[in-house]
This record gives sequence, structure tokens and C-alpha cells, in this order.
Amino acid sequence: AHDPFGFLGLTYDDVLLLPGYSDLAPTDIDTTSRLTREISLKVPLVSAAMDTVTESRMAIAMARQGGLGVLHRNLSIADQAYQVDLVKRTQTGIISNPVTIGPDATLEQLDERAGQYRVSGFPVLDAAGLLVGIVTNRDLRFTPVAEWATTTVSEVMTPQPLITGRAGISREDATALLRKHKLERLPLVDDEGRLAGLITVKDFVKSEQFPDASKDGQGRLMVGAAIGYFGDAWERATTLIDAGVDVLVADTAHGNVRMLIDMVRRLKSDPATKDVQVIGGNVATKEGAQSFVDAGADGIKVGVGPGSICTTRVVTGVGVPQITAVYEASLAARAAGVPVIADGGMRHSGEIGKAIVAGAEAVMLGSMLAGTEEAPGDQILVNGKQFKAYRGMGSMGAMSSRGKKSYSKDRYFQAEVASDDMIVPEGVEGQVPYKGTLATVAHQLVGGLHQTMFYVGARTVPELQANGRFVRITSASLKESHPHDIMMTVEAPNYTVS
Ligand code: RVP
Repeated sequence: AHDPFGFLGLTYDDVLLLPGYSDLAPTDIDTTSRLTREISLKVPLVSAAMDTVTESRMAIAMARQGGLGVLHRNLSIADQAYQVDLVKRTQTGIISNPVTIGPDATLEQLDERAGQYRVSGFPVLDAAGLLVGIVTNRDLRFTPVAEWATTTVSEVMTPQPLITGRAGISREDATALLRKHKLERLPLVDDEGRLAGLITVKDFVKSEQFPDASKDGQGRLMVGAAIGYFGDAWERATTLIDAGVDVLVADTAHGNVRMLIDMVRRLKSDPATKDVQVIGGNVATKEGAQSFVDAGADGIKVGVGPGSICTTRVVTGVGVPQITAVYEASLAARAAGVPVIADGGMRHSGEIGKAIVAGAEAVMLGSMLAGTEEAPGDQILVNGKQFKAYRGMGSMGAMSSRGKKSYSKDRYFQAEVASDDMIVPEGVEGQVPYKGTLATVAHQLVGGLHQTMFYVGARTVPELQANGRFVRITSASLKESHPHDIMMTVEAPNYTVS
């Protein structure tokens, strides 16, 4: 029987990792880890599916750093799928499915399309799908705006014969062609003259800048998207799959519910959906993790109540301190080879290694990323310091109709609550300091994890899991861990006084 008071819950601040023998050079250390059964990331960081954390801009930045963004679902199905599309089209190499335009489109339509997809040039395809020309923003410049509505693409485009590459061209050959002809874009065509892809100089250069980028089999950036289990959840899931999502992430405060487990089982058994990776959650016990293992989930997300903006433990009295939750879930997940993702409660880079040793293979971050440039929302100036808004998805702001329609209330079992004043929130709204670009923040987080691995003496994440050992600490020790007996005068990039 469960011993109610012998079962102790521990969290990040209750433990430290023991230093171990180390014979490692910095270049030996490899932070590659699994996110799901089939997806590995060079950097085991995932941005939270929250409307103040992850939209396409964050997802692109996360994937470029070697992590992954999970697009939030407080959006219509069409809007969320459109964001998946934006990430998948942000190429780091060859664009396999470029946005195109027809020769009879007007320049007004061209301009609109360029803004909608944030691209500056299009291959022009005729009705039969044959490449007939290429048109760019520059071609607009010589036509007065007043004539855009009546001028067609075919009048301003560069028509065939164009310099093109064959489908399947090597990187070297493509680079040579771009150089030789000083091209900005190289359309790729198959034997019949149909468009097979597009290479842009810009994307080629970028892929060199992001050697760790998380990419799918076609070289496109990877992206995750949040789903629920209520109402039109199935339609949302299948629409996201059609848009090219790599990972569907169950996004609910309490995942151990029949409807969600059934949905995960269906996603992993239906021939139309079973190839997409599915992360179940959130759970905080061994039994909760086992339910998702049994349903065929590819990853299990753990965290009930640890989030910085979360009041679930206070409002409901339910939760499990995060180190214990991750450990308990991993008892079921590890035996089945399913990765655990530790979600919520992280404040410093040192907690990433602690989560891994407790049994996680990746971590999900909200507050640590909400202050970056790439998070949705503008900077707020308060007393001369810059902040960005950050709110719980269970807060009044995210669940009430204040501002706009809420699509994700079922995350907190509030889907059918009729009016705003009947909502029982489980989160709060606030702000976090502005932190600059995601790249600078990610650098500190990954750098911190590198150091963890050096201290423990672990070359790889599996070695860290195997060799890492905890010591439990007291509140006096916690004081010793932080700067003490000094008045800090300069903030470090990875340590601030809040
Ligand atoms: P944190 O990183 O501590 O800010 O926590 C982020 C996590 O908190 C999210 O990934 C999610 O699991 C959880 N969350 C989001 N909204 C709320 C809430 O309103 N209670 N909690």
C-alpha cells in the first residue's frame, strides 16, 4: 500500500549532482539526446507550447539552435497549421515545396503573397505546373503602385530560358551554379520541366551558420505543435500532420485521462497518422507514464504544477515535486525505451543536468525563454528596465475571452465553462526580464549543460544518466549554493537577481 507520509517529493533545489572523475576535453562532450523514440536533438531543449513563448519565430530559432519549438494551440486550427508551414518553409538548404505563383496573377496579388509567406521571390508556374519564369520583389519596383492591380506577373517576370538545376543536384554543383551566374535563386526542375525545388543563396548561407539545426529527412527545420483531446482535437491533429508537423505534443495539465490516452492510441494506430511522433502528457507518476507507454506514445512529458506561472498545486492541492515526478515517470518510460521530457520549473542551466540524471532526456522551458526577442509580444518598459509579458495558459488572460477567443481552455477542463466569471484559473499573468536573442540564452543553457557533463565526467547524455548521482541538500546548503554574503553589483548572463 502507498505510505502517505513516507513518500517524499523532491525538486531541483533539494538536490545537487556529485562531481565525478573526468578525463574529457570540451570537444568530447556531446549533448545529443532523444526527444521521442525516433527524434534526436543535438540540444535537448524544447520551448513551451504557450502563447507568450512559442509561435513560428521561436520555433524557427529553437530548431536552428538544435532544439525544438512546440507551437501553442491558443489559435484556430488554420492559424496553427499555417505556423507549422512557416517553419517548414524556412529552409536551411533546398526548399522542396516552394511557394509559387501563376503568370496571370496581378502584381497586387504577388505583393500580398510575398508578405503572407515572407518570401521575396517566386517560381512562376503555368496551369500545367511547368516552370515558365521567376519573379522577385525587385521586378515590382519598375511598375508604379497604381498599376499593380492591372499588371500581371508574366509582364514583369524573368521568363524562360532560365538557369535551372536538375532535381537531386548536389550541394557542390548548386553552389557552383549560383556562383558562376551570380544567382540569388536556383529553381530545380525534373525531366519534364516541372518544378522540383528551389535553392536560395540566403538559405545556403544560413545552413552553414547553424550546424546543429534540427532537421527532418528532407532538410527542413523540425517543429512540434500542441494538441488537446476535446471537441475538434482530431481535426487539429490531422491538419497539423498535413501541414508537415514532426511531433504532436499533448498539451494538457492532466494527461492521465481516458479521452487523451484513447486519442494517443488512435494517432499511433491509424495508418494515416501513425508515422507522426506523439508526446503524451502531462503526468507526474509512474502509473501516468505507464498509461502513455501502453497507448504507444513516443515520448512522455512530465510536470504537474512546477511551472513558474502555475497555481495548480495551490488551487487544487495536487502535484508532485519535479525531480521525484521525473524519476517516477522514468521508472515506467525507461523500461519501454520512451523518452521523458521534464516540463516546467527550470530557472537555471544547472537544472537541465539534474532533470537528465533524474530520468529525463529533454527539458521544456517557459519562463526562461519568454523574455527572448523571438517570443511573441513586445518589450515593456518598467522603471527603465525592459520586460516581456509571460502568462500561464491556465491564467484568466489566456482562458477568458478578454482580447480574443480562447481555443485551449480544455487544457484545464474549462472548455464548457459558459462565461468568463465562471472560470477557475490555475495560472497567473506577469512579466519576465527581456533577455535579447534566443541564441544568446541558448548558448548559456547549453554551455551550462556542457559544464555539468564535465563535472560529472559524462561524455554523452546517456552517460550522464548512467553516471550522475544525487546528494540531497538542506535549506542551509541551498543558501550556500547561491551567491551569499555579497551585494551583487553586476548581473551575469546566466545569473540574475529577480
Ligand atoms: P516554466 O518553464 O516554469 O515557466 O513552466 C512552463 C510550463 O508550465 C509549461 O510548459 C506548461 O507545462 C506549464 N504551464 C503553462 N501554463 C500553465 C498554467 O497556467 N498553470 N502552466
